[in-house]
Amino acid sequence: MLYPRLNEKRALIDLSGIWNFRLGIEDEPPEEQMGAPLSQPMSIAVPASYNDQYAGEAFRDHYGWVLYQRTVSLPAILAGERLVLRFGAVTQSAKVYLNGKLLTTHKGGFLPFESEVTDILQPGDNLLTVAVDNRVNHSTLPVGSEKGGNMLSGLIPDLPGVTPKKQNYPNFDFFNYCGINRPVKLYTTPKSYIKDITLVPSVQGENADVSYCIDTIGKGDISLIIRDEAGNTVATATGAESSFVIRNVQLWEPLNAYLYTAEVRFGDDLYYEPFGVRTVEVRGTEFLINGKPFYFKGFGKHEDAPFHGRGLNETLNVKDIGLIRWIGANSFRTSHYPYSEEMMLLCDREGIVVIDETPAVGVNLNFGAAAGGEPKDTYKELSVAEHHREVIKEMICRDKNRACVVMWSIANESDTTTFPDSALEYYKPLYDLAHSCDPQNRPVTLVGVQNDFSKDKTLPIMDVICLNRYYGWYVYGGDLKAAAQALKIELDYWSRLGKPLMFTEYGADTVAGLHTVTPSMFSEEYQKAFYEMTHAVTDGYDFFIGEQVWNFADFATVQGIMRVDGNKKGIFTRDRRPKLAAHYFRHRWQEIPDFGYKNKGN
Ligand code: GCB
Repeated sequence: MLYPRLNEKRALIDLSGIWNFRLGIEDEPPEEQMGAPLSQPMSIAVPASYNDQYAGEAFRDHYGWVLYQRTVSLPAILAGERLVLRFGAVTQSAKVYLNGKLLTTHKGGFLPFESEVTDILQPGDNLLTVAVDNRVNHSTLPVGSEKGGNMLSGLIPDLPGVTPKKQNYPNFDFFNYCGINRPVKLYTTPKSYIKDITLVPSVQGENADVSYCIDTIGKGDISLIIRDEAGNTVATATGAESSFVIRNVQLWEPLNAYLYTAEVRFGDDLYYEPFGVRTVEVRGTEFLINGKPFYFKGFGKHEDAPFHGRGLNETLNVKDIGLIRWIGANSFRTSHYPYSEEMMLLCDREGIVVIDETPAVGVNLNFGAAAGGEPKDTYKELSVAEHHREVIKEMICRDKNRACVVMWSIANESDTTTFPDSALEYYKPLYDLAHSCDPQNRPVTLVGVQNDFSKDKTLPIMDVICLNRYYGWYVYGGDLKAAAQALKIELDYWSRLGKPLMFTEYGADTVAGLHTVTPSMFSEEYQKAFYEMTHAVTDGYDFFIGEQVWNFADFATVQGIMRVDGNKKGIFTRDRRPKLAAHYFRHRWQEIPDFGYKNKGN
């Protein structure tokens, strides 16, 4: 799906701003009300999560539906154009009504959707109503617990005479920020238009051979002009499916991005698609970018900020990329959902390497409040398989041309060991699907939870073994010597597999400003000692190809006894101040090259 862009042939109207808003109830609002202006509406900013925009539990802990509304009028100069209404992301699911009629529905809170409205928008004002449901349960991704109790709180007791409030029970460790989280845009195309563009670069010596496919609707001739960053034409092509050569290609490199632009014309339509040329390959125990062994230095992140919640915050995105460079990192994972298209485009420009993750988090009924009693076969109890396929397809379709994306993560911390055969049966087809959807055939992974790894049949089939490990925190917390021993035992185990392995999470909750002479849990000194211990072990393994710390910054979670004002494993605080460990990492990572750190024979 193409990102909406303004150009000589396409108009673009951003519908961001203050919308009318009303908190709804658990049940879906009746369809016949969708054509009427909201009575006594509140003001709400779009894009942003609604939860933190007003005080009170009614907002923060809202459960069920809310309504967003505004009028949209079509400038007469756009008459005759094809019109499309596009949502960057509405969390968790949406029903969109135009002038009271259902236009479209979308399940899943982190990927874009759009609808043609050419014959539906009337001259003058049109009433746009978006009903948004924030409920998470056994059929959504991320997964919500259905028994009551979130993953941090334990089960809610069921006592006669007590009526616990109706709320979401996220089976995941981040606040369920909801609403119209990404921009809403109206854009035009000519009647015959470019629907999608796929670019697949490969490198032959000094040159790039780029095969492409232009998906169009209607009639017209297709032509491409490829320009370099200075605007010089470096290649041309014609036809819907072919290839072109860029001579003396300038490669997209980590932290040293170079982007070409494909100027695609079809009949009267035009689209400029930026793209980088780089190769990605897993060979033996190495992860190669442009043929060189890459070492991941970076973070698991969140889209999370005061006031905006999970809403698009481009200032914060720029700030975070700046801090990633400051600290000497080169990469992050979009834990635990696909991030905004704006962030992905920024990473393409800035040369930040990204592991792109689906919203499949919490696919595990044997931890947190979901756990207890007999072990459950997660894959028999949840009904997420079809939706999981959809989010893999939608994410890869959206991000397939992004040079920054070097690997797909199809899920975070699923249960792969309680019923190992069920897990394999569930994930093998999804692994194959991700490969078959990606024209660039990037590596595919599933991020593994701390578990009895010797039982796991699913992680070993992945292209890269990605582990979230908390030796020295949840396991052997406060005993870093034992933690180091346990970590070594596990890495010895995985080293026999002959695949590259990296940490996609490891970390310790740390209260900024809490200092102890003798490192103890929650202090800044302990966080640093935790990382020193881990690196003393991981640096000894050649097949260990990356360290992504949990987390870039402190972030909001649901309330629970394990969290004081959110998750505090950030290397930066929520307002982006460095903890002690930030300086430690800055020192360490500036010494570790992006390429060749674990070169064999060192
Ligand atoms: C994990 C999860 C992450 C949590 C983290 C923690 O394994 O993947 O979402 O926030 O642990 O801090 O417990």
